[in-house]
Amino acid sequence: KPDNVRVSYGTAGFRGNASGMEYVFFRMGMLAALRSKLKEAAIGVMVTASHNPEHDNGVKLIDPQGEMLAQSWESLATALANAPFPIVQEVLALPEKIGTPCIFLAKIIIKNLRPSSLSLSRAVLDGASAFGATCHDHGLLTTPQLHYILACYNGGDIKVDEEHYYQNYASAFKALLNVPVTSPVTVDCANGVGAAKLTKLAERIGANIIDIVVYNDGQSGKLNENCGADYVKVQQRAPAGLNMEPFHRYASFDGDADRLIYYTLDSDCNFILLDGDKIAALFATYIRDNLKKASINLRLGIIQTAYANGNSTNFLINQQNIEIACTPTGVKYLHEKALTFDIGVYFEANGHGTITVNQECKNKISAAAFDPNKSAEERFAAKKLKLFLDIINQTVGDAMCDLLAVEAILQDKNWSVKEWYRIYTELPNRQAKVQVADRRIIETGDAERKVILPSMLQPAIDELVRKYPSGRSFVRPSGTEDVVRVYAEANTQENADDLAQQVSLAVY
Ligand code: G16
Repeated sequence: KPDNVRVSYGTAGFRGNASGMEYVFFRMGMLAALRSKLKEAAIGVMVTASHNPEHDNGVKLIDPQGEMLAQSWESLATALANAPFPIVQEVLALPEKIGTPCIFLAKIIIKNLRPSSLSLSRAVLDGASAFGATCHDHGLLTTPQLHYILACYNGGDIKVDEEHYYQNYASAFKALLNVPVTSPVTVDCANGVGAAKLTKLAERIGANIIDIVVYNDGQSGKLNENCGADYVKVQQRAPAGLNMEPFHRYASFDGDADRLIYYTLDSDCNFILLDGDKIAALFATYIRDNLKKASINLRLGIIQTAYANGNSTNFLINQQNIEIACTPTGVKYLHEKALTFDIGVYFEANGHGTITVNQECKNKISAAAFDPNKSAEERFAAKKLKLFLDIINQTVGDAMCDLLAVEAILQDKNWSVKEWYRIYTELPNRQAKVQVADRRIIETGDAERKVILPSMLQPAIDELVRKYPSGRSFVRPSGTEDVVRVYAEANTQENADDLAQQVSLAVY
């Protein structure tokens, strides 16, 4: 461990330039083993830096049901990662003190991807093995596949593997569709792990059901470079080299395939983005309509973050009458909030999201599909809803499952991408990144919508926002990159760009 370096468990685990990070990964192997011992269940360890450039890497722990590591353990992770070596030695001696064999219940599941992943995965395995943990290396997987496999494993299916994932979602998709999807969808896989996995899933479904064209499959381009969901969302443009046609459906994954966004061109060849907000609106209105048709009374909610476009929030609250909640950035917060609803649809604007349904509600929907006291129409809507929810990976946002869900809804509604993007018009917006000496001096509150410290920053932002019609802006330190993120929206693109620039200067 280098002196004077402090790392912290950020938005999604430890993340940064891969060189010299072995000690963090080793210690996270140790921590995973301890957590496994405590929970008496397998714990997942994911080695990935998701949307970050190829030279970065990261590590995050996954709890037994496929959920993110409990937040109460994030501070332990940070403490262990930063502890001086003698303390780590003391922790390493624990198995002897508390009696060995210590952790035979532990199963550590690893995934590799970047050039640095091999050595960093070894460091995790070494850390876990130091505690006698039994490690299962599942090799290359998307992040959501690892969450899924872990949840199945701890649910008693100890033989679960990658193939199980494909079979499950391919058959769920085929069961929901009554006719094949009529036009192809082109998917930019960010030159990441999603390319090979999506190809396998598409094979299991069959090209006669849906034609999925994989773009940026990693054969030539670099991971996340000028491509992928983050690039397309932030730059508001297509991945480099993609020749787009009006009204064709395009989608992008991020490097580890847990984010999905769609885009297309209109008839004037303007770039149209259908981001996480539009996907959430599509999912939630579809669920709400089918609940209504099936006469099932359940509490449905949508969870957004401050990045949600103002017009998406207006559309959902004022036109659709759907309950909304707002949390700080980080799927761990959105997921937790989603669980407070019978059915929770959560999405970050960047395309990271899924749907949660508790078992009791799932049973209610399944029962309604066969309820003789209901009309044929009611039963049909309930059955459709049940089959739709079967194609959702409830453990975490999953680009592949979300793609199938979007395709199924569009096909069911007989909608092209045009009808979908017209459900509401986004307010023009811009995201920017500002590099500062120490981003951690910025503290935020009110679900990151207000800056608390430094105290002069929020009044400066408020003053700038007042100058622009429909203006809104907020800033927050990133938990995955060494930058301060700036978000701005306004009545015109020019004003949104201008506001983002002015606020960036205020931050600087
Ligand atoms: C991770 C988190 C997301 C978050 C994103 C950016 O995504 O899982 O919830 O939106 O980081 O976070 P920040 O703005 O703090 O850098 P991913 O896809 O990179 O793992």
